[in-house]
Amino acid sequence: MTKAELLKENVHRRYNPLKGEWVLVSPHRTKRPWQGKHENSQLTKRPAYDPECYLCPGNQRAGGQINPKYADTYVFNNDFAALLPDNELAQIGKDSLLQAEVAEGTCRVLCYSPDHSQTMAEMSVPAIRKVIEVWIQQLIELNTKYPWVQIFENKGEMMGCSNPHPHGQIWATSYLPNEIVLENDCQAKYFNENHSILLKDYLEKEINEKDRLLFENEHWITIVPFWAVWPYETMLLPKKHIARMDQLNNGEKDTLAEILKIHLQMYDRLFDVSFPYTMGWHGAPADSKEYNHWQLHAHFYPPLLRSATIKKFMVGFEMLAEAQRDITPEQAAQLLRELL
Ligand code: H2U
Ligand code: ZN
Repeated sequence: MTKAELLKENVHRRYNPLKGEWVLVSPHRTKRPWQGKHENSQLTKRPAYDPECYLCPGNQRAGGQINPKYADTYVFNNDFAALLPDNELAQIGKDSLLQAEVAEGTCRVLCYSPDHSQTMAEMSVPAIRKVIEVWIQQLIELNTKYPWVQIFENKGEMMGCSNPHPHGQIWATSYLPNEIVLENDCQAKYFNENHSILLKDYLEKEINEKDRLLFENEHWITIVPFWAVWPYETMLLPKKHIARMDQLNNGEKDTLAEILKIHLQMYDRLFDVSFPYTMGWHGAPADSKEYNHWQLHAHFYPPLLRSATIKKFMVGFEMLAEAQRDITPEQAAQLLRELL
């Protein structure tokens, strides 16, 4: 039997070299009966303007400020920011078991469009291109002060998103957050040992094996990673070495807007629902060290498992021991490819 055939039929673990973690894969379990929660899917079409929405142009936000009548995108400081720029704390006493450290940062909200009814999947390619430009502007501006800028979007009530108006968030931090430390360390170690870039070498293997590829254009490629934890988890990567989003040229920004739209439309078709997810960008942090080992990429983490309403819960064994999935990444990729 080939490796692919063995992995398709048998329980196994897969290694995520980007984080140094394992995931348990149990393909035989997809046959088990399901008596879990059925939720109501939300397929109601929204109006282009909602007077109650705190992100629509001209409306008042919860903090009292009035949004301008913006024409395309709009960025504002989060009125309920989790991180604040000027932390009064200078130092916190050191104790090896009760450690705490000062955290500073800035949280911003980015409205993708003035149109309340749209999602990024529904926006035009030029409108998505504009969002990419704002991501890069924000990254450059915030990187002058903070080593890490997390660009992300929580979409859908299921992901805890408070408002359907198309928007994402940008959190800048005075430190490297946990996931970034993991990815940084793994990529640096690989670079030192192999003198090549982990995600570039990985992508080459994916291109050879083909089983987990979704779509590609001139500069970008989408895949279900070999080590995906969420049932329909995907990654979006540039084909050439790009460490951070501010290194993209105009052609790469154009094709990124195109592939983002194609990717999100694919997701919407999977369960005939405006697909919920958390998506976000990882690229080289901006502090003084060398970051040649970094390869820019986006992660998409959708919660849905088998319908518009049935989501995967990371509970039980996953909370206490390690992540586990039933449907294999290859099966997920095959299903998703058919929707392109
Ligand atoms: P979600 O994308 O996860 O729903 O978050 C929206 C953010 O918008 C949330 O962090 C902020 C919330 O603090 N917000 C404002 O800054 N002003 C408001 O008037 C309401 C929501
Ligand atoms: Zn709105």
